[in-house]
Amino acid sequence: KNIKIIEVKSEIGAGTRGASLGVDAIRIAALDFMSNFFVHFPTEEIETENKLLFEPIESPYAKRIKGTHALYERISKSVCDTIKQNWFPVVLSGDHSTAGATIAGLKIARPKAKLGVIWIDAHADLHTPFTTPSGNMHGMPLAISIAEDNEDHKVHELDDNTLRMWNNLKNLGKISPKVLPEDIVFISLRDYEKEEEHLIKKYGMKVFTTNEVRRKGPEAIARSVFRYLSDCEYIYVSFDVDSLDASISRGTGTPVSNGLREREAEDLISKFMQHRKICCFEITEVNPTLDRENLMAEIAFNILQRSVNVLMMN
Ligand code: DIR
Ligand code: MN
Ligand code: MN
Ligand code: MN
Repeated sequence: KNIKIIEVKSEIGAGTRGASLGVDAIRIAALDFMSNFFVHFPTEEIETENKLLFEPIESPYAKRIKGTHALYERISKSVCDTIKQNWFPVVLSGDHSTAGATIAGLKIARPKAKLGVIWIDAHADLHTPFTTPSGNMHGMPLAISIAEDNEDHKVHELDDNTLRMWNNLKNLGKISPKVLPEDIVFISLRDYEKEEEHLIKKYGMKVFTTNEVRRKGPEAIARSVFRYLSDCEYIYVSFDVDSLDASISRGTGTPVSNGLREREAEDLISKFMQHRKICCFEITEVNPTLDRENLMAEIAFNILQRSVNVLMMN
């Protein structure tokens, strides 16, 4: 596969500052390892909306949603063009909110093909502005992708502008939903709110816990995942580094215990990358301002490098 790197140095969807530095921290990790990895690939950098961090919040239940929408248009276009030009997009992003735009770009490139998603994350990212506990958009990209409002569990009332922007996000590219709930697989999910749990139960969404990954091993898990997604024609892998255990993930905004070990994540992701249906890989939520040394970015880089090596052999 021919790899193209798409960099999204945005952090407007996170509640903790610093994730926009994650992409550069991964590049620094490569330099510290004396690796010339980044020399080999064409790279596109997406223009951010980080200036909004200095302005007052307009939508408390969907913070900086206007900026998020602007990013969604840019990122989805870049991902879509990359796919159409037969490149394999590797997306390095700051906060996870923009993964909904990656998904949109994949779907817009191939509107008739059924898309599967492997979501490696401590969190479900299935909140909506009606249910969010934080207002942070990085808790919402999968709800956007399945075009979910979760109105039966509504907690907040939205103003007209927020509602309109939310609907625009769900309908980006005039395809809605981009992916079906049954075509999403969660890996190492362990920190979610009851509104998200309601959706997971309602749709019977597939979850592999940290313990299952540990017990069955990467090969067996990958086999189960691809069997479960067997009617999907192409598959996207989204790797939120907070899927890793809190003991090694200080350098992310929301670390959670009972997560994956570095080796477990690396082995599992490289197994995923061997599959012919994999069409895009994203690494997200590295925040070097929270870290001691640059550990999180170094782990992310190791996983990136091994994944890309596997992709290039396929
Ligand atoms: C929580 C935390 N569910 C929220 N979400 C995080 O604010 O919506 N996602 N950290 O990555
Ligand atoms: Mn996430
Ligand atoms: Mn997360
Ligand atoms: Mn199915």
